[in-house]
Amino acid sequence: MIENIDKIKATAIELISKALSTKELEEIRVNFLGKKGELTSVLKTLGSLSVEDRPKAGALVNEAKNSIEQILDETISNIKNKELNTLFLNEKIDITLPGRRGNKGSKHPLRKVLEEIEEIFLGLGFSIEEGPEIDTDFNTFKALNFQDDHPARDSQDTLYVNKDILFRTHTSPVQIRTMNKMHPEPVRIICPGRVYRRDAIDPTHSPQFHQVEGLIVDKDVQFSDLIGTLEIFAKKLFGETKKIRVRPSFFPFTEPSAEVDVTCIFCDGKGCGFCKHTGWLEVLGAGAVHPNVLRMSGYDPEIYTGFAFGMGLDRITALKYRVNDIRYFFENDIRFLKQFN
Ligand code: 2NL
Repeated sequence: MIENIDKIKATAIELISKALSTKELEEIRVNFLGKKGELTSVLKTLGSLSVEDRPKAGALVNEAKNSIEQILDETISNIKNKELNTLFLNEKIDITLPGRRGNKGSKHPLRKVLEEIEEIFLGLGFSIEEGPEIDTDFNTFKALNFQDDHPARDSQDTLYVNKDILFRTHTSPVQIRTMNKMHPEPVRIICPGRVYRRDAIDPTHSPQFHQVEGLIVDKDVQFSDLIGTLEIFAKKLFGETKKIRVRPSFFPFTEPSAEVDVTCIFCDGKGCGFCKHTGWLEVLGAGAVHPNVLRMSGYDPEIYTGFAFGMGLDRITALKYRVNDIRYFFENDIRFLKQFN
């Protein structure tokens, strides 16, 4: 029997040393120390021994039981530690690593310059008005004093939906709508937006481009207010050292009309190939609103005076960022767009 106890103990210790998981070790505990386990069965046979042998064998079984239990507990706690460590190692997060970066978009250059223009005019007391890109012949041409046979109304130049409905060729119809809504109250607005012309695409033309127009209608405003406003605008947009120059021109909707130039941004007025050695670049058209236009939109030209101006946003943006081809603005090539962060 004594030999048997030693053998059971040795087997148990060997199995424990080979076990790889806490689950296996719990099975070993049941098989050796459980109610129907091997040592328990030996304990049950103690009665068959002689009275002298019984205490010795009992002590041996207890000793084997205790040491198996102790080794089991130690091994279980070691394996539990190992299991936890692998778990921690696999789940380790290095919070010092940089995060994954998303692709950040950037503002389109036309949007950037438009926002700059809007900020300047908001600062001068203007508000911003927008309107539909498709409008009536009346709002686009008739109310702006275009004669019926004006060449701009030709279907060679303007995209018509039908006889009376067309793609706007300038944002002036928004100003007409605002005057019709506001009269006889004063107006001080800028109207940015997309406009359309039947043009072939080349470095300076596109069938779809952008305009920003401005309109002031009030009592006691004069041409010098317009020039002062445009001078402040040009200096804020192109730089404080810049000057403007005003030349006579003609538009059906203004009288008198003017072309407004700004000091050449390439040679600072000295004269270069870009400004054709004049020192000036044309950036705006402007004028006093024609009395017919005021009258048709509900303002008495004897009481109210109007001043208006218009500029091509694509051309202004091309100048500001020295882009030599406006087609870049419409191609949405990431390599171009990401330069305007
Ligand atoms: C240009 C010239 C201009 C206007 C636009 C306007 C609008 C109304 C009445 C009178 Cl409702 N005028 N707009 C006036 C003068 C010039 O634009 O070269 N644009 C790119």
